Amino acid sequence: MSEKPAPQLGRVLHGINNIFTVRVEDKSYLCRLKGKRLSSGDRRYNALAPGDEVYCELDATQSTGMITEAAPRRNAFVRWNPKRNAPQTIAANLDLVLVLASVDTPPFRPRFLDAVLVAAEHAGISAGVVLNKFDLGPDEEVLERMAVYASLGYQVFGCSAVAGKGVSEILEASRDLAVLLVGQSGVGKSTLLNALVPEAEAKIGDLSAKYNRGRHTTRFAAAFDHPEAGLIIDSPGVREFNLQLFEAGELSYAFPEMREPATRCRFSTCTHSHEPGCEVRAALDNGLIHPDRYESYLRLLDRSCI
Ligand SMILES: Nc1nc2c(ncn2[C@@H]2O[C@H](COP(=O)(O)OP(=O)(O)OP(=O)(O)O)[C@@H](O)[C@H]2O)c(=O)[nH]1
Ligand SMILES: [Mg+2]
Ligand SMILES: [Zn+2]
Repeated sequence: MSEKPAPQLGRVLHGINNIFTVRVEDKSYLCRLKGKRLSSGDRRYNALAPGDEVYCELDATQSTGMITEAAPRRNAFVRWNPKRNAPQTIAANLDLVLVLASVDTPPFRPRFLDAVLVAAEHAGISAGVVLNKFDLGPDEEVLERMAVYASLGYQVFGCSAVAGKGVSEILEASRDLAVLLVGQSGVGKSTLLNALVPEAEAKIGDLSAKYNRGRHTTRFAAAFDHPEAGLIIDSPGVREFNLQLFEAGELSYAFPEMREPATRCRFSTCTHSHEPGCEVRAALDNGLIHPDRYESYLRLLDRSCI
């Protein structure tokens, strides 16, 4: 009897109906799970996400394979899926999460951005903000918000994905990294993906004239690799970005500007909302924390904390 070849390590690009496209070296294979449940070191809700590393038994002649095991994740970017009432891993093993917003159509929504940044901080993944549709002319208020993000240490980009302007800076910052694009429907994630990786040929949606927002064109998260850009992962737009349940302390820790003052509050259980002797609110009063970021914190505290 001939010996079975040893399973090879590959990377999940995407999966639909439990069929996964896995990249092993420079070839793609259509793979399914061997057995009903996948063995992995950590317990997880959805079996695999783009960016996951897996071991596969491959059939090179047919470009197919069986996934025998999932490798441990370095990190995972997770949102709360309100429809399924469960956490959902959008992508794994990331180096950078880029949250996209548009100057207009759909209108700029800082709450969405802040929720995504909190999720990235919580997962321990670097994050950046991309303001797309620059051709529509950003107003002062939006530019001020971008300056706040930059002052907090987030990478900030302005681009027009349709015109290809500002895209080379994003490509440069993505070099050799695994990068996830997140944002509301219609902000231009797939358009940006196509500008970064022309081979991706991702479908681009219309904007609804009535609601001034996107039409949920991208249906599932998918990774595309590019010799220069590393791995770029496009994801479906969601109307609201919901967080997993957090403890209040974890939430303020995910706001870099609150981290240090929060250690000086009078009460160790301070939620920085109403308590006396709160140093976070003192920092807010002294102009060290932007009021709009504090507003995002309060909304998330109300919605996502136990
Ligand atoms: N004016 C302008 N329009 C843009 C730009 N980038 C994308 N668009 C348009 O915005 C619309 C939505 O673009 P998509 O790339 O499909 O948006 P998406 O974020 O992938 O949306 P979902 O897949 O639904 O989440 C399309 O009509 C694009 O042509 C830009 O830089 N400027
Ligand atoms: Mg899309
Ligand atoms: Zn406090």
